[in-house]
Amino acid sequence: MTEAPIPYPTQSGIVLFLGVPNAGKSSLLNAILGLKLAAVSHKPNMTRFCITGVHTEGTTQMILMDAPGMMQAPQSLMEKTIQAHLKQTLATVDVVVAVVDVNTAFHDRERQLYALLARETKPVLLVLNKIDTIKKTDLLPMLARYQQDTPFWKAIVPLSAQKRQSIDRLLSEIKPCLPTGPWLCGEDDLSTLPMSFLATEATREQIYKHLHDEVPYHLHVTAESWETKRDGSAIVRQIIWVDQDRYRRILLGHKGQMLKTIGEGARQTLVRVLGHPVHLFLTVMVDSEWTKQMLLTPGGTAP
Ligand SMILES: Nc1nc2c(ncn2[C@@H]2O[C@H](COP(=O)(O)OP(=O)(O)OP(=O)(O)O)[C@@H](O)[C@H]2O)c(=O)[nH]1
Ligand SMILES: [Mg+2]
Repeated sequence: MTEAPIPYPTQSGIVLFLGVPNAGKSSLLNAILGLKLAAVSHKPNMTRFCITGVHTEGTTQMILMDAPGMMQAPQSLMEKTIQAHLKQTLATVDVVVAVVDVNTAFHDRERQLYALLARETKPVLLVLNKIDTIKKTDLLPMLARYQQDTPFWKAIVPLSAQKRQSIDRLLSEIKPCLPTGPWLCGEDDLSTLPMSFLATEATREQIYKHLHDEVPYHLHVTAESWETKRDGSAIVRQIIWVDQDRYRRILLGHKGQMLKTIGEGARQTLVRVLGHPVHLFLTVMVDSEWTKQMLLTPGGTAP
């Protein structure tokens, strides 16, 4: 007589947040983690690489992947490479969470996303984000439309990433979709990415925040060094790469004031995430080939 196998005591899996630019994927990752790990901006295409966050609770561990926004028609080499990576990533995850802004839920771009996910064999959940921006009465007909037009969702969760509403409901819907098995990361891990890379995202977020539209698309931030002092503080050096000298001048600002403001904002984010003092030193360098360097070294090591 064979004994029934004892069920594995833990669950662990990879969850991908997929959606069009600006849907709130990075905000959702931060809301689940309860801290600001991924850079957020009102400008689309903030996220360029998949940012991971590790959420461990009870016997369950989720590796959450915040993906770059899906583009209908990627133009540049950088955009095409990012979108190709995204398709590869989709094939490797356990659960997909489509993140959709309720205000654009049935636009063409979103419909394209639903068509892609309709063919998916793994569990697919739908997050209707930014419910704080619409009336409750507008939500019900929307849910009915989804159930009729796209009946493949494992669950539909309306929430607000920014206001951190209904985040627990989403986690409880994801949990049963995860495979049983040993945890993929340590219990206290925050991310599968090095902190030196995540720190470059904090700098990029501040650049998006303080500068006008065209500049952020012409730059890349790399980690140069990270030194931990005996007193627990960190000395962090980063390089901001731009492809033309005029962008370097914009970044520096009058008497270097803009760079100081950007550095101070990023430093504050890092202090909140790390919980210890940080000294951040930023240098701006001009290199017209930085896009190629970035694509060769995703993750942000200095070219
Ligand atoms: N009102 C409201 N705004 C939100 C909510 N979630 C995100 N936002 C805002 O929407 C904008 C885009 O948020 P992100 O989290 O950067 O969006 P994303 O999907 O990661 O965007 P990309 O990285 O460009 O693909 C930011 O201005 C956020 O503050 C929400 O629940 N309510
Ligand atoms: Mg993002």
